[in-house]
Amino acid sequence: MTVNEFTTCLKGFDEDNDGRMSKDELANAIRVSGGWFANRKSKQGVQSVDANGNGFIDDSEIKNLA
Ligand SMILES: [Ca+2]
Ligand SMILES: [Ca+2]
Repeated sequence: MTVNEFTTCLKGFDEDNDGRMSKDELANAIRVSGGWFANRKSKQGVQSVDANGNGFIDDSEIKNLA
């Protein structure tokens, strides 16, 4: 799975449909998707991926997951 494919996949987990991925939504996506990077990033990794600390994972920050 490429980063772009993963980003598209994440959009499906935008549970409140606000167009942004919150930390909770990302954590949920990781839990459901399992394999792709669950073994690379812990919950603490999810926290650190929010580089600007606004509580949402922007597209540019998603790329940092790869
Ligand atoms: Ca959302
Ligand atoms: Ca952010």
